[in-house]
Amino acid sequence: MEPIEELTHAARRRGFDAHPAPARLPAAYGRAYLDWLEAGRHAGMAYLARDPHARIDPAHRFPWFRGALVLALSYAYPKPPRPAGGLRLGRVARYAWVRDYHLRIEPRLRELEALCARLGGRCRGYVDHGPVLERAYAAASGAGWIGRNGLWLTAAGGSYQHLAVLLTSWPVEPEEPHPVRCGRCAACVPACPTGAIVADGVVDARLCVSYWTIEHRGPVPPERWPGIGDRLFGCDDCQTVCPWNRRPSAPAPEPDPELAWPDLGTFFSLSNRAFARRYAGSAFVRSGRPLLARNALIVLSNRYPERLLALLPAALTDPSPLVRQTAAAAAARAGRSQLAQAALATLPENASKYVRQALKFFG
Ligand code: B12
Ligand code: SF4
Ligand code: SF4
Repeated sequence: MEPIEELTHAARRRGFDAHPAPARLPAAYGRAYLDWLEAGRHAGMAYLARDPHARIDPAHRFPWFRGALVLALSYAYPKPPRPAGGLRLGRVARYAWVRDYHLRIEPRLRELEALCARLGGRCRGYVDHGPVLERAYAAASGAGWIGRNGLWLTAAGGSYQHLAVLLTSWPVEPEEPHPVRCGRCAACVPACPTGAIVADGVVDARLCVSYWTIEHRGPVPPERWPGIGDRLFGCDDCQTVCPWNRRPSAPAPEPDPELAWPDLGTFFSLSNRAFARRYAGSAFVRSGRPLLARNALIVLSNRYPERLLALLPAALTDPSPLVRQTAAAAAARAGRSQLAQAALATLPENASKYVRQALKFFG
């Protein structure tokens, strides 16, 4: 058996769908990436603009790179029922209902890299954070296409699939390009709550709820609050409406109701360390308690103002300035501007500036 075939089988045994893709991406993908950066659509994710040419062509960094294996892992599991008790309000993106996918995928990539070495080649596996355009490689494999919502999807598996890419020193033979099967459907475009799908396959992160609720680490500008609605962590709206996501269902792992329906109260009652213990191994821990508390305040402010008022005293005295300044902004929005004014004394200068902006915006 050829080494690349052996690798493909090994990846499948580890639960992935494995699709070979060429090392050189079609030039249009590289241009699409540079245009996206040029337009500032990467928002505050400065790392994406660092050395974009190495990202477009990983052979810059890995001269031995000859062919890729795109690894897809489905996360189309059903939502578990809401547990009783607690303040279980706010939607969590599907991928976060189970153990963090980076923690699940990375050990498998290390095993595949070790197998490559035993087979006499070289490999480097990345999931999400590496300098690799994962969707572009997935599209170049010919196994699926990029939908209008920007997600890579297949006819059999829909778009609830994580991607990882194994760069290898062996040339591969990819399939023919897959036709784009969105057809006349454009359901994802109006389903996006914030108009973030600005062209076919192009998402402007500056407008995307997923960016503001997961990637953005500071306070969320007041003008972004309404679009977030009840989305606590990430957003799936452009996927839930997609007809290709109706059928697929992933078997394991079992989604954890405490992750799909977290008790917002825990974000305010637990210390950072206790939070990390309670949600150990989840995507929440990667973001940290203050970020989840920040998002919870925005969701409550948007949808459940009476519940917000009950949490405000704890939030306004939170050890994290991010939580205190968001709580002060939420107080301003709830018409409690005296509470917001009082909070100014507890905040550093830049955080006070944010609260004054919020007072003006919501006032
Ligand atoms: C930055 C990032 C984000 C940003 C920006 C999203 C975006 N659309 O670019 C934010 C924070 C908003 C985000 C959100 C989400 N993300 Co994200 N994200 C990434 C990351 C790290 C880089 C993506 C990137 O480079 N974007 C820049 C754009 C220009 O590139 P691109 O979208 O990959 O598009 C390429 C091709 O599709 C093609 N292309 C696109 N448009 C066009 C147009 C033309 C004309 C042509 C020719 C080509 C072309 O060329 C592009 C460049 O090569 C990747 C992991 C990785 N390393 O690739 C995960 C990744 C794309 N994200 C993923 C997921 C799951 C999500 C969310 C669903 C999470 C959630 N539930 O909240 C949302 C979905 C938002 C959406 N509709 O895209 C998955 C997608 C899996 C899949 N099946 O597609 C990835 C692959 C992570 C993973 N390993 O699983 N994400
Ligand atoms: S993830 Fe949400 S906000 Fe982002 S493009 Fe999709 S629907 Fe729009
Ligand atoms: S909702 Fe429709 S247009 Fe959007 S990705 Fe799915 S099939 Fe394509």
